[in-house]
Amino acid sequence: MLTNTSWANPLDLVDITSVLTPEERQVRDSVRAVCAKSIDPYVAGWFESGELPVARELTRELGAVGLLGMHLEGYGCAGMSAVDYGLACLELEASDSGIRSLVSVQGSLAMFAIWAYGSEEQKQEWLPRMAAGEAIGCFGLTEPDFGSDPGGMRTTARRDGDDWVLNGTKMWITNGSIADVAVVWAQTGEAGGGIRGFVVPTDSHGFSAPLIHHKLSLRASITSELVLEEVRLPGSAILPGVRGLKGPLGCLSEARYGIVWGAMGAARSAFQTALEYAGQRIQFDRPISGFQLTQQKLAWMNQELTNGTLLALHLGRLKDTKGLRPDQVSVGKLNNVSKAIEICRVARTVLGANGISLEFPVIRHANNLESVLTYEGTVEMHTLIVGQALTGQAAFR
Ligand code: TGC
Ligand code: FAD
Repeated sequence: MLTNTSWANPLDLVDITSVLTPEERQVRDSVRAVCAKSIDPYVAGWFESGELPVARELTRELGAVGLLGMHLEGYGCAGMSAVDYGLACLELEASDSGIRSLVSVQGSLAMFAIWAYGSEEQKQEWLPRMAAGEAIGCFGLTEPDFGSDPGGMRTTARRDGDDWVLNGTKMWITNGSIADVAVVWAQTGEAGGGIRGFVVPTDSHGFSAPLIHHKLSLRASITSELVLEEVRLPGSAILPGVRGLKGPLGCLSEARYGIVWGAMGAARSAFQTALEYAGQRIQFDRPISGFQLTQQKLAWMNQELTNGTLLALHLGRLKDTKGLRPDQVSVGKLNNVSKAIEICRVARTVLGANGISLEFPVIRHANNLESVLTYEGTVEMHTLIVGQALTGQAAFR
């Protein structure tokens, strides 16, 4: 049976909403409402000034509505599904990738590391406050000389009596300068998995987190160096539940999954802006949406947005039932971030000169996605992860 197309929703032509449960729609709509009230009116200004002046208040607000560590169980976390979490990431990133980053790093990286690998004492100490947005976390894996290849990290943790003493530098760390706690990965030299995670209160003596300036991407996000100079921690600061690189990489799988969805949020915002603009912009005596070349752009954007959202939903359903392998997450991150940035670039052309203005969200999303394309594994790393899954051969080295 064919139905009347006059009811078509241009932002959801194939009616993906119809396969969401009422609860999932409620999550989506309530996150959308928070974004509309507390982020959308201000985010272009934050991006322009390169600051997130309300980081603490916003984190508390996002915590109060259950968005921080929302897919984790217990310790004050909301215990929602992977699809719920994905829908939240999509809505947050439709506002700005930097705000989704704040939530990803808090919930999927810092909180997840403590939740999955921490001692009961660490969980009790940090997770309820982090879920409420009272404490902010960051995740230090990347170093100045080791980004794609974190296994080579130079940050060290040495035993001194019962204590651990950390030395090293982490680079490009989201939330670093405002964090209350840093999950820091360091080489211990121990046999059988020398890389270990440490829960580092940021008021520890010898810890500092200078802000990184001059970014032209993810400007509504705090990005920092972490400097650790003889940071002395009690023996209980180590994450007891994991050894080796699979510890941080396990956290990355969680955050990458959120990005699979989030990227489609930035793309949706760009597409929606282009669609509305094309309907109103008159050239040659008619709306530019009436020209075939514009329609080709709109149809292509819609097609990739639809494909990417369905891929995210499929991976979400799989995560909620069977679980996901890392290469499946890579398929999603690789496709959706690459397509999202292309969608933003095409949308920008539809806006003509207005496409380069912060009055519209499109160039902001495109610039942000340059970071998203690189962090949580570059395009090249995810291509190689997929290549390894297809061929059985690792081509990283
Ligand atoms: P490799 O030998 O392949 O693996 C070492 C061990 O880890 C296991 N493993 C994973 N476990 C869980 N999840 C994953 N995604 C995993 N990938 C691998 C693996 O099975 C092995 O376990 P075991 O038991 O045998 O020891 O390690 P490799 O050194 O060859 O590296 C592989 C490679 C290149 C894929 C990995 O290093 C990589 O993913 N590099 C990219 C680094 C990266 O993504 N950094 C992100 C930093 S955090 C960030 O960007 C935050 S952005 C802010 C925001 O999210 O908003
Ligand atoms: P490199 O690893 O030096 O790569 C440079 C280029 O070489 C890339 O194109 C890469 O794909 C390519 N390349 C490298 N190796 C190969 C290979 N074997 N084959 C083919 N090509 C290769 N990190 C954290 O730990 N925590 C955070 O919170 C965090 N937040 C971030 C926020 C922002 C805004 C940004 C931009 C980055 C953030 N990062 C964070 C760091 C991010 O994860 C790294 O930038 C990323 O992993 C890439 O590392 P790199 O920049 O050192 O690039």
